[in-house]
Amino acid sequence: MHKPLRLALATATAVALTGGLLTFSAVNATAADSTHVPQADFNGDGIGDVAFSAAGAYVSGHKNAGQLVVLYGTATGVSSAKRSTISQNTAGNPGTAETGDAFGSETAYADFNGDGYDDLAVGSPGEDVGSDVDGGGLVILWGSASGITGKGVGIADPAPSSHDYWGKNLAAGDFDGDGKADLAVGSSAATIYVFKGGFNSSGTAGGRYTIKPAIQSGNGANGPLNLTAGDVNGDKRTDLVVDGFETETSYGWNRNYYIPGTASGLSLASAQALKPGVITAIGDINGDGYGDIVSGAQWDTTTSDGTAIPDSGKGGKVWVTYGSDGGPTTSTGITQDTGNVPGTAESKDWFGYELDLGDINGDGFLDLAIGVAGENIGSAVNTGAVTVLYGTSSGLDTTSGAQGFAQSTPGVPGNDENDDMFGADVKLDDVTGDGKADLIVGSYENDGNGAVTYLPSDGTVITTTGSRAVAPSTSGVSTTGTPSFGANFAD
Ligand SMILES: [Ca+2]
Ligand SMILES: [Ca+2]
Ligand SMILES: [Ca+2]
Ligand SMILES: [Ca+2]
Repeated sequence: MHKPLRLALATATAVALTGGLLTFSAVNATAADSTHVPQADFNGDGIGDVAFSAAGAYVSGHKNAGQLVVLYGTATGVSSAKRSTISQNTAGNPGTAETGDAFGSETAYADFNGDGYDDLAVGSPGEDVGSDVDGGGLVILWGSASGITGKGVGIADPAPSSHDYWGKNLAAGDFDGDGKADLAVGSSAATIYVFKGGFNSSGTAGGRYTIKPAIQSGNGANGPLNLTAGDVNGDKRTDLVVDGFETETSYGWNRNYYIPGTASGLSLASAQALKPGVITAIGDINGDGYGDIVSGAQWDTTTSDGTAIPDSGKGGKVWVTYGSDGGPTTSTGITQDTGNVPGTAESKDWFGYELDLGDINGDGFLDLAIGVAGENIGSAVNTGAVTVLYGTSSGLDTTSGAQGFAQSTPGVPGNDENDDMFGADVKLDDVTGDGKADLIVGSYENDGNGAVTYLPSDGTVITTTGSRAVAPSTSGVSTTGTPSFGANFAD
C-alpha cells in the first residue's frame, strides 16, 4: 500500500522536516456547523449522502488517476446499490483521467449555486497543467435530482506559478455571512484562496481574496494540512481552522490557527493559535450554541531522538477546545487512558487519526467518532478501531457511554488484519433520514483496496444491527493497485 499521510506525518513530526514526506494522498478536512449537523444532500431527497475518495484508483489503465464515489442515503442506509462513481472521464466532468491526477483525493460540499442541491468541490492535486507538473486541478460538480452526475465546471488556479497541488485542501462555509457558500482552497503554499459564494453555471465566483496564516510552506510542509469550517463564536459567520506546521522551530511541530469569519470574510486580525492536531472537526458538543473544536494529534510523546513533542499523549491525544462568543476558550486533552475511554494508550495507536462530530442519539449534543487507525488487536498490527464518545451539557463524556468498534467486534463486517487501518476516516452523518447520525468508517482493507463500513444509529447508540461493508469491487472501482477506496470522506 502507498504510505498514507498520517504515517508520513507521524514520521515528519518525529524528525525535523526534510522534505518530500508529506503528500496529498490522504489529506482530509472536516467541516461542521455549530448549530446543526450539516450533511450533504446531493439529490435533494432529504436524506444525507456521503461522498469519498478512491484517489488511487486506476482509470482506463492510468495509475492513481482517481475516482470519486457518492453513496446516497436511503431508509436502510448506504450501500453500493444507490451510488455514483465518477472519474475525470465521466461525461460532463472537466479534465481527463491521467496517471497520478489523484482526482477525488479532497472534497468539500455545499450548495455553491443556491439551487437547493448540494454540490461537491473536488480536487485533483496531482493534475499536470500544461507543463506544470502537479499543478493541481479543482472542479465543482453540481448536485441534481439525480445526485452528482459528473456535470461540473473547473475552478482555475489564479496563481499557478506560485504553488503546486492546487485543490489539495478544501473547506466550504459562509465566511462572510451573506447567505452564500464560499470555498477556501489550499495548495503547496501557505496562502489560502477564498472564493466568495454566488458561483454561476460557468463556475465564476462572487469574488475572491486570500489569507496567509503563519504556517510553513516549504521544507516538506507543503502548505496547510487541513482546512476545517465551522462557527466557533456563534455569530452565524463560518470560521476556519487551519491545521499546519509552525514556522519558527527546527522541528516541524504542528500548529493550528482559528481564523474568524467577519462581514468582509475571513480575517487574520483576530486569529488565535490552537492546540495541535492534523485533523479537525467543529461542532457544538455541549449545546451552548458555540461550535467546539476537536483536533487529533495522533503521534506519541517524543520524537525518534527523544525530544519531547509539545501537547502530545502516548498513542495519540484528542484536543477539545470549547467555543464562546469570543472564539476558542479552554482545551481538554483526551487519550485512551482518560476515564473510561476504550483501549489502553500504547505507542503508535494513532488515537485521533480521524474525527467527526454528529448527533447519534438526537439529544442536541454532538457526539464524537475517533479513528484509532494504528490500534493493534491480537496479532493484527495496525488493524485499527473506532471510539465513540457522547456529548453532554458539560462536554464530552469520557466516564460513561463510550463505545468501541473494530472488525472483530461481533456484527461488524470483516476481520482484524494487518494494516487494515479501520478508522482511517470516520463520518457521523444521518444517512437513513431518522435525524440520528450513523457511523461510516473508512479503512485500507485488503492491502489498500479500501472499504467503507456502515454502522447505523438505533436512535440511542451506534449498533451493528443492519451494518454492512461497501467494497470497491461492487462500486465500479478497480482493485488494481491501491485505490484507497474510502480513505477520505467529503466534509
Ligand atoms: Ca440525499
Ligand atoms: Ca447546487
Ligand atoms: Ca463565526
Ligand atoms: Ca459549544
